[in-house]
Amino acid sequence: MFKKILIANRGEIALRIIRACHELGIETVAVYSSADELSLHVRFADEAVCIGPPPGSESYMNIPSILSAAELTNSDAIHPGYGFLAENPEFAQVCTDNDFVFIGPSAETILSMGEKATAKKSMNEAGVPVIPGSAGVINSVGEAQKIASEIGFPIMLKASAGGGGRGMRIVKETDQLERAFVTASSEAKSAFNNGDLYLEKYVEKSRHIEIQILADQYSNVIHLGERECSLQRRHQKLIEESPSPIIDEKLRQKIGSAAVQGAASIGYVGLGTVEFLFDSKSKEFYFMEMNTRIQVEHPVTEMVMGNDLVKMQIRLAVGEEIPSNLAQQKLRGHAMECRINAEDPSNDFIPSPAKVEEFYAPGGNGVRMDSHVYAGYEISPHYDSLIAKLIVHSEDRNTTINRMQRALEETIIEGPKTTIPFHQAIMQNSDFQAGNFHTGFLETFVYEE
Ligand code: MV4
Repeated sequence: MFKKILIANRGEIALRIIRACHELGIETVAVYSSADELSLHVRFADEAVCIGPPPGSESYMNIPSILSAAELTNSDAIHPGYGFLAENPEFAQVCTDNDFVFIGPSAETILSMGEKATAKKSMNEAGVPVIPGSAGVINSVGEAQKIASEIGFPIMLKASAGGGGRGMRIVKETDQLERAFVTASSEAKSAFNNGDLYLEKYVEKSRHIEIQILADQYSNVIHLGERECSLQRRHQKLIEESPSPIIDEKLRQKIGSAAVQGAASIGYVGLGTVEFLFDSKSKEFYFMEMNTRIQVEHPVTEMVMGNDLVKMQIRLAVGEEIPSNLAQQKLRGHAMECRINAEDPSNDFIPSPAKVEEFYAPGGNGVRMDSHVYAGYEISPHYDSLIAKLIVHSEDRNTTINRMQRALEETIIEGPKTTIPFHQAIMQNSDFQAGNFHTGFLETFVYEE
């Protein structure tokens, strides 16, 4: 086992990783920007190194500074968390080249899954269902026109270097295709320094279903069921749950097997998530993207599967085998996560960074709160607005929704505006309660204070 892990991240996920390390008897090194000196990840880690000024680009994404900190503290491994450098293949490679274990898959794997058109092609070749469309990157408007006329409109143009909803365009008819192609490509070029686009049939009223997978160095690959992530606003997930209210055991095994098969085909090692688009009408599912990091919403899987995914991720990085009982684990009950952001839901979710004057985390049976916030903590405008994840678990979905309402009710966060009242409104919505929603649900959900 590693003796010491450096956590190249901040906020709740840095704390989450520190907790896993300490339970495993591993020493921890926090890195922090000058804005985060008073953060709990700095306080809870065994050692802490300041790596730069507040902007993430100069601190949490500053590769030379992070490597110097790892060197200085004699760390064995580096955990990147999510965001920042978590899916940066150069960072993974530089860690390895400097004899630090990167806790994640190889740089090569990160790179191949980061190019979305390539990832889709690999999965198609592995027999994983993909959305009908171009076989890879499209090279000209003419080619796009030809494919679009074959599969029919509406279609979607997606940036190969994008992902997570960045650099996408719906095209409804042939007249709009040329313009959309040119502008989407130039936007992708300036945003990602790569103008490559691919094309696919637009699936209406879809749901976002993702499968948690684990793979060890001995060719064992397993899945731990799905997470339902359709409740997003502008591609930011707000509520996630496991299991999905629309997936039965048979479908779960079918999608899970597809994810396992896809990961195995590329020699994946580590923890990962395979995202699928689920067509509510036809009940077909299609590969969308693969994420090579630990995800924000991982706790809902932990609650229903009764395991610790961050510990598993560390064990896989050390080279341990997946324990044989893990794949046999039965799904237990229902878990849901509400992302509490310092944002104003009645004012277009504008960020509300402020000093937290009062803070009380809810508790009781089946309630978990992952947060780095405390009374007196100053929320910095430099980073994302996630301040807490409220995760609730019970025997079934209705009881979980009821328990979530109770937990939201007793959460006290004074100072910033938060998404708590928005979550309370969703919990009371009858379509949400019936499990009747799709990825467009929150865009049309009317919220009034
Ligand atoms: C789609 C789609 C419909 N048809 N692709 C958004 C995130 C990125 N991973 C892909 N996304 C979508 N791709 C086809 N062919 C609809 C979306 C989409 C979406 C997907 C998941 C969750 C929320 C979403 C919100 C809007 C659009």
